Amino acid sequence: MKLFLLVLLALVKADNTVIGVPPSKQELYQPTVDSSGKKTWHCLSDPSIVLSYDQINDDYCDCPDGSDEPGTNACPYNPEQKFYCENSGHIPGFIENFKLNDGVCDYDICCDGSDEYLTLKCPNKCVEVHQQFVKYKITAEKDNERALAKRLKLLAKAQAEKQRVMNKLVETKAKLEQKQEELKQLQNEGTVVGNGIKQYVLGFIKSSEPSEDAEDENGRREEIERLESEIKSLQSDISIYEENLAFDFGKDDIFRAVIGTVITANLGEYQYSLDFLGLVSQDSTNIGRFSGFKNGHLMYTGGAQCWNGPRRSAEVELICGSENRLLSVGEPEKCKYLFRATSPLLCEELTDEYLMENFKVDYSLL
Ligand code: MAN
Repeated sequence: MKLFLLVLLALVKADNTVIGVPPSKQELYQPTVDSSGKKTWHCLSDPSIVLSYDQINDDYCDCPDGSDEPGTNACPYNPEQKFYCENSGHIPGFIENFKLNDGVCDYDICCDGSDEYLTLKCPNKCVEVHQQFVKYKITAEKDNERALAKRLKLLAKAQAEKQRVMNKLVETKAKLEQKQEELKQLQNEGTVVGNGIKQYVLGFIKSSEPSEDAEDENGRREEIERLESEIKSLQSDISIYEENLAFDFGKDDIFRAVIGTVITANLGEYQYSLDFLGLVSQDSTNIGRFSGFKNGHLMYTGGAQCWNGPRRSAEVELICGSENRLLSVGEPEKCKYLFRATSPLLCEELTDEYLMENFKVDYSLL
């Protein structure tokens, strides 16, 4: 088997094309030729490790990053290092090296069967796979367009909501200024009274009606108190609006559109309810309140204490879909819940990578 591998790889390398390496990286695999005609090459991650050119794909791992074995499974698994399948007529794929020559046709990734270049168990099925892919792509794009249209509506709603808060802030600030001015004036009148001038004048005028003077003063005091409390409440409103505007509602503020939106689902033995920016619960148990985003996930913390464990917390991974819907929940660690939910909120244009990742070949049709 090994001899066959060496022969095969030597054939592949006749034009210095290295098996398992995409065309964009072939230039990294060009040999250095010295004056005696000897071909050498160095590990990509460590140029101080110089190898004879034949050591590439010789089924022995020489480089710490595995770069000398792009076409074999000789090196330890490295997610950065995958085998390139050309898939002519379809979309190129990259497959984990441990799946090479394992006798399994991984047509989802390598429709050309090139991952089984030694077992030769997998004839090229790229024509059939591509037909399936085109069908899948049309449906996926239609679904995505529907979801994107919904996202646009949510975006408009989110922006309107932001504008509403911004307007409120401007309005409230203007009102505050006006009330502060009114208060200042009233207090100034009070200063005159304090200086005794007005008191004298009032006393003189009011000598026939002494109670009216006291009434005026009481009224003025009440008015000051009323204004002061109004100012306090306006200042508190302003802080709320400012906090709201500084809050992270996600990219384009899109999550403003789901303030107060709650979705529920019966999953396993419990009914779960998710208020996007509020509480998540499991039946009547609080499993966390929204505390922000982490790696694109929504995080909820500070839920009910878990017996002999931490306070409950949750994480929600949103997948693009035209409806807000809870799909699944798991408890990877005790009282730490991981939800998957669909929503139009984070939908984007589909990329070939996304389509390739999510496309499943129907092997029964091959
Ligand atoms: C309840 C639920 C479970 C959790 C246990 C912990 O049964 O909240 O999800 O694992 O409590 O005791």
